Amino acid sequence: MATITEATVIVTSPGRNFVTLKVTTSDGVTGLGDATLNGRELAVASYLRDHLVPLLIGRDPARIEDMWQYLYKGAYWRRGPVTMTAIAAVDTALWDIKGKVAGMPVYDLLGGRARDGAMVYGHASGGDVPELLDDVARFRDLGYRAIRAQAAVPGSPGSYGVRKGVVYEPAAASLPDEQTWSTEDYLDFAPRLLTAVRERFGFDFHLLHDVHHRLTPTEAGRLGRRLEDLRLFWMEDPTPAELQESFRQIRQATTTPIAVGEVFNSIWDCQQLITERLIDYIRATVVHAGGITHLRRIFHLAELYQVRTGSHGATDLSPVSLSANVHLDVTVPNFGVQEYMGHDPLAHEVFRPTYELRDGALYPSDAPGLGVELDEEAAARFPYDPKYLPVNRRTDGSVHDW
Ligand code: KDG
Ligand code: MG
Repeated sequence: MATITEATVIVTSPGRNFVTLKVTTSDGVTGLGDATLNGRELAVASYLRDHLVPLLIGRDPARIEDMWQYLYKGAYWRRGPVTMTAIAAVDTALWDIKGKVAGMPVYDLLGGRARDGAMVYGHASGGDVPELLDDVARFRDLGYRAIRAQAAVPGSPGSYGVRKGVVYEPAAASLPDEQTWSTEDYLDFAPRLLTAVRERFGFDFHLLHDVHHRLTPTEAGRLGRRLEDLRLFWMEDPTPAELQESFRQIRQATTTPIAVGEVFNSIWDCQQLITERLIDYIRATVVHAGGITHLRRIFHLAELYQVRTGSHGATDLSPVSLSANVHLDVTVPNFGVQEYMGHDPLAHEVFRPTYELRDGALYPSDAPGLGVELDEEAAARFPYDPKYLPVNRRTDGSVHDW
């Protein structure tokens, strides 16, 4: 029996911060797992280095489910983004190893492909509506079949989702950027923005929009109703999701499909949302929801209730994590869409993924495991660079959801 002989945590910042776990076995096989938690990276790095790595040494890397249960139940303190991201990293690395040992891509270990590629949505954005429309045109020319549209809300500098560089990157500065939020301005602007997109480009592509947790259920229901004729693919994160039953009110108010889950870290965060069919898409990911093992469980539960998948895939999810998600995406019957923001080219000096973007879809390669290499020498050239996500303040100065 092979055993785990080494596990190292690699913190690197090629354009942005990433935390990666590398597990090595006595047969010399290595596996990678993403452990990046945006703005709280070192908490997960420490959880891994100080608490999980000592538990891994000498254990059988083939026993993935047992390892998951051991780390989850063995912690006593269950769930939470730090714990579940750390468990995810171990789980992902073990699937990578299992694939390499078997000589199979991870999707084959998961039962094989139900589709060749995973349709992705791209992120169109602009400082105003004309700029956003130009960006939507660009994504259409690139062959995207699903496009998310965000633009700066007039009067709210630093609006969510507006790209400044090559890719959208909200984490910045050594202290959180404090932004201004007006629900009234947003509710006035969002329908005008999305109507302009449909008026210019019609309906032959999927249109998505992210509310980013900022409305009350009443406001979200009203917005969803106003957007119905625009036939959105989804309205994302309409309200903070700690209170799962609040989605019932949105559901009753509108037929605009609802997506939620990028901040979820376990099946318990979405059990009621799924089993009461309060949402249409579950957006949990491999990296923050306990790895391939746990996300697969969430997706299978969702399948029973006709809820489809739409995993988070922002820049802070590393190519390791994105690859793991795409391997799972292509196997599940209830796949919906995969978010794909892409990465700063610097990230690819460290991470060498083998998935391919073609015709608006990501195709995993048939390389054994997850098909991603990490260049440790390159990683060492990009030291950790502390950054925070922004904080939102209402016009009266009080803190709002970001
Ligand atoms: O780290 C936070 C980002 O990943 C998040 O703000 C991006 O909402 C997001 C999305 O839908 O990609
Ligand atoms: Mg989002």
